[in-house]
Amino acid sequence: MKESHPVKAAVDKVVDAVTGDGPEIPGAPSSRPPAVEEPTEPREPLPPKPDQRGPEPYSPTGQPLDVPPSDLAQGGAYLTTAQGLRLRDTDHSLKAGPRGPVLLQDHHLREKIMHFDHERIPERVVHARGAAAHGVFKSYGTATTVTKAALFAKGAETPVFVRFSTVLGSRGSADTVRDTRGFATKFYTSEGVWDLVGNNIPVFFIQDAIKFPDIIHAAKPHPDREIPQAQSAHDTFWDFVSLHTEATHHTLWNMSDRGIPRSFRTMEGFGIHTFRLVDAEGATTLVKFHWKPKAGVHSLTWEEAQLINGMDPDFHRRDLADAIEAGAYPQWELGIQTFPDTPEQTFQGIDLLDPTKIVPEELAPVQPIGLLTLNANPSNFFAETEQVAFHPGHLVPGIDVTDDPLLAGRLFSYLDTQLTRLGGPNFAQIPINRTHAPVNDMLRDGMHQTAVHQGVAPYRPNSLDGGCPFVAGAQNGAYVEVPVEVAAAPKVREAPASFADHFTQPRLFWLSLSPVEREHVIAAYTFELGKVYEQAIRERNLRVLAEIDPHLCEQVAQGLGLPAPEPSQPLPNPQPSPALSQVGDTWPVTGRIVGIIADGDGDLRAVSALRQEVLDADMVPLVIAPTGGTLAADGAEPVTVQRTFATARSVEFDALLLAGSPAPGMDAYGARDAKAGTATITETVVDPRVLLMLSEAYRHAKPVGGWGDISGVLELAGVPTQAPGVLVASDAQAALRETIRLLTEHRVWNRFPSAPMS
Ligand code: HDE
Repeated sequence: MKESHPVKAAVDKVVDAVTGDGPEIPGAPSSRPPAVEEPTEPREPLPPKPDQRGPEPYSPTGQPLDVPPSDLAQGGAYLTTAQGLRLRDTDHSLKAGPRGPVLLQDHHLREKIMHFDHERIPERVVHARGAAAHGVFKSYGTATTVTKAALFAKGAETPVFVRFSTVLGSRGSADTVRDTRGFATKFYTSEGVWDLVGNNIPVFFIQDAIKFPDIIHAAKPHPDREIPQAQSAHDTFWDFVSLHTEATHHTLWNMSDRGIPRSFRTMEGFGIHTFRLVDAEGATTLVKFHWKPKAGVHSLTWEEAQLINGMDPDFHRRDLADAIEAGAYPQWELGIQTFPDTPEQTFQGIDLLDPTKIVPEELAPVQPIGLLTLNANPSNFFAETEQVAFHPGHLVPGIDVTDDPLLAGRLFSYLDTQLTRLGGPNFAQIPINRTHAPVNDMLRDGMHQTAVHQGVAPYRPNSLDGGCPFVAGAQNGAYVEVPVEVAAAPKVREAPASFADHFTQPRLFWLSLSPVEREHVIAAYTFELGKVYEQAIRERNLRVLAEIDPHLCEQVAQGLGLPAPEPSQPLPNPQPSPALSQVGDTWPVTGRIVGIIADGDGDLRAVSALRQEVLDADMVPLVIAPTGGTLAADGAEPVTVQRTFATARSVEFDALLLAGSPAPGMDAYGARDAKAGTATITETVVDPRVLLMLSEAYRHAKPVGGWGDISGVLELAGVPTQAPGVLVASDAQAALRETIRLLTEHRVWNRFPSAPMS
């Protein structure tokens, strides 16, 4: 980790960049600022930016390479062909005279265009849209009581690569859609690669892998028009989930705030399935894996999510990369819930093999076993984020699987997708996928083979290669499957009886949410079902909601203008699990973004001091002003502007503080910037874009306010000065203190009005 005030360092870079000669703001495209004139002096390629790195250099057979990572990148100052031949010109095809026909013999043209034509590979069939980062996992040693896996030894540090994703959208789709998020971690352990391929929601739509094509076909865009992109608000999704009611639990989580995370950094992660850990003596324990974000679990509001998809469709991807570049490294604790490995594989009546069920943390606490820190951005998206190949079957000694039928299908399936996407069976040799453990696999040849195997006997037993490779025993690190008893049973296509309960746990989740979170769920169902064309499908979904809760069902039915059906059976009364709510706790404010709205007429000394204090609190201050450049006032240090009224939108900020009452900017009229609305500059005293920002932030339950004489501005913005989380402080320091306190709770939750519960 970098030393103190990582965010301050990043923001200082912002200031330096805008004021002239310092380094770049997070997100600068290159490690060196470009000159205006085209460089002509030959030079070696620039290094990656300091926040970036590629995969550690390992050979295709898992042996450390004593070369700098740059040896895997392009080298030399001169343009060459793929064969290393230096070229004199890449701007013109070889022609018979300047106006003549292009010659077939132009090998450079042929190679350049041929390669370009093949730059794309198939996107992932699910989880196509993603962003990733390198990091390290440091073990606390607390899991050694249940697993012998070397990565869980006390103090062990394991390099990792983590890819976050949405499920439904294409590679270029927007980040803040309502969807499940993937949370896939590749641990490069000393015993081979372990992949924990999880999601940000602890349950899944289906109980059996054979239904995966069905749910995905239903959720993806309609096959005729290929709309809508990256969302579930359409007929085929709701058609399927209302007929296949084991999807109810996952669907309810998607309709909750979990479906629209604020950031990848503020998501939980779950392995979902129950796994089986094995200790050094061979004793086994059933476990569920949980990732707990140090920054807390936070979500967007639905309107924010929609606005962001337009304003910045790369919002989550940018947030992750900027945070790492700023040195504000995202962290999660890995934890396990442990259960005795009994023949029934149930815990307090909950079937541990059913991936539509959780075990409430109040029944089985999550025990922390290590800390994940993401500390480097990839240096090449395609080579790393796109080519990384996860597989739940990448296991290490001490971690085994259970008979969860969904997991079983995944163990079989993931290799297929790698074959199609990565062009053959040697995808494990792609640098980002290379293990950090020596490989002697007897697998040979195939497309894109990059190992140069030696010897003549890739078979066993052999004598010609001296008998090598030899099989290991458990004592020298072999993976030995747990010899679980398999009960005699008839061969059937059936689910166990316990899988038939589809509604108790959705009700448990619903009852565990706070009133405001329930309002969001009601709004999400009403929105999504409101987008469904067929009334029969809406009605059928209301029947499902009736099995969860009458209030939920009635409210959604009202919104749809339909009668609310009765449940088909008396509703169960599960014990709520407070751990499932995102509201009611406090969290660090590190990395939160505070917008400071100012103009040249405000108190710039106070603005400068406030900026500094925001930095000191490890948050990011962004000054928003009528135009770019700097704000200057007599005798005060100029204040650098990071956003203008034209470029800013409230959704970027976690809190807004107002320094004065900015007069309309020179572009504050609708024809130039529609956000300014219909007022003319002479009619209004405050820039209408400022009023829009304030009213939006207020509506999204963010801390808003400032100090001094700002009540008039707040009133103009429709922000009641007495409302919770609206600050009219005596000075900037007091305003900031209160802002920080409010931000620890993430939002001013009691600002959201809730309907009375029936
Ligand atoms: Fe996946 N899943 N999945 N999945 N999954 C893929 O693999 C599949 C499931 C998950 O960032 C694919 O490389 C089947 C559950 C994540 O690269 C594919 C079934 C969970 C990622 C595939 C499931 C997941 C994938 C597509 C039902 C949560 C992204 C591209 C049996 C525990 C990994 C690829 C990344 C990716 C198949 C169900 C999580 C097609 C058949 C349950 C996070 O192989």
